[in-house]
Amino acid sequence: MPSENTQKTGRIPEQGLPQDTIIQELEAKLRRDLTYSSGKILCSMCTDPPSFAKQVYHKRLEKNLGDPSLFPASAELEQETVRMLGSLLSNPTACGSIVSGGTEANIVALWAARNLARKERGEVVVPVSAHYSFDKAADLLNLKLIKVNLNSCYQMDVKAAEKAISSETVAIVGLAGSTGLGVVDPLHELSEIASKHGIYLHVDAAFGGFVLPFFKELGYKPLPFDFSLPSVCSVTIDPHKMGLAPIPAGGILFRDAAMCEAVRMKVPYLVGGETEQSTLLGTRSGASALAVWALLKHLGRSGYASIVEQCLGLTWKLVEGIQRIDGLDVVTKPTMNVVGVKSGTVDIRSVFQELRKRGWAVSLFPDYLRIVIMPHTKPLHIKSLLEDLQRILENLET
Ligand code: 0PR
Repeated sequence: MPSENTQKTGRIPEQGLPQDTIIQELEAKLRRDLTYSSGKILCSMCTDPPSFAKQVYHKRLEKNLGDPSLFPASAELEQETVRMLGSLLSNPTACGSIVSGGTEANIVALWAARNLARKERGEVVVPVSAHYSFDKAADLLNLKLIKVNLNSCYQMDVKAAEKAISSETVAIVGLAGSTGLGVVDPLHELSEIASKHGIYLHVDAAFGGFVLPFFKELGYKPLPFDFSLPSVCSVTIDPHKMGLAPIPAGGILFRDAAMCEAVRMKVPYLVGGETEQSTLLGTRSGASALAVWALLKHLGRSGYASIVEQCLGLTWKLVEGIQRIDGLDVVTKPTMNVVGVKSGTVDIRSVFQELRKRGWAVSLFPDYLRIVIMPHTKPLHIKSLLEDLQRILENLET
């Protein structure tokens, strides 16, 4: 078959192949990928987007937000999307962009903080639990991360954070949903420290940004994490995580235009005359921003609230089930739909391997497994996972 030859040589075929042949080959090859609908993906902060969002996305693939003068309507809708996200984060006049994901959002935030501090280098105080995108940002931006330990609740130790501040500090970072355990740092206290020392405060709510705003209406204790805290300068909030949007869709929001301007670049030669960019990418997906716009309007606050309610309800079921299995426990009571699972009796890596053999995909952190309950996870998946965990523990312990 000609397509097999091209696979071996890695060359583009001389003569184009029929679409059917290619689609057949593609489908056969993609069979090895895991699917969200199988329920086996418990390690991911992304999910299968609702078909409405996919529809909007795939119809608008040609839109390029890197050239807003060609696509002024799309650019305006991106800004409307940013304002909708701003209103979710207690600041409807927030400025910012729909970017490629949490990594780009965190890079842009530290880029702005460094420029606002008028420094070419500097230090950033982050909890040790911060996502590795901050290491990338620091490397790119000539910044040094000062990593602060956690308290007994796995939150950033506020006293240690204050001690870590120096004349070189350009920003403090707090987490609203840590990657490993979904923990929210004591952001109220961090905000006070940031204000006392006059330092930029960035909140990484890449995951929690679409969870925490619904706590109050769902009857949970609200945790302050957003622009309602006076010192918060920027927030990362990712539509392609709990916002259910198609990948790539991240969000970087600044408190006001002056902060956003710190990373603004003028592009003088495009058809619209002088245009501006405040993102890392130049050419970037308009389809992503339009899909987020459509999804926010379609699901509405109540749609998102009931998705969060479903994920949290299943999370508590999982926790109860884990605690009933001898030898397993949760690392800490979850704040949101991210659960750390540890064992006092068996090596957690063996549990990970046994789960993998049974097709389950969970994440392996140094001392625990991470399970993320996303909207694609259903009650029967949790039931079947718990049954497998029970069997695995019985076998490993004998
Ligand atoms: N901030 C936080 C708190 C994160 O957890 C992540 C990624 C990021 C920033 C970076 O976001 P992007 O990956 O969008 O740039 N959190 C997930 C993680 O590392 C990303 C992920 C998603 C990993 C799906 C695997 C997967 O299947 O676990």
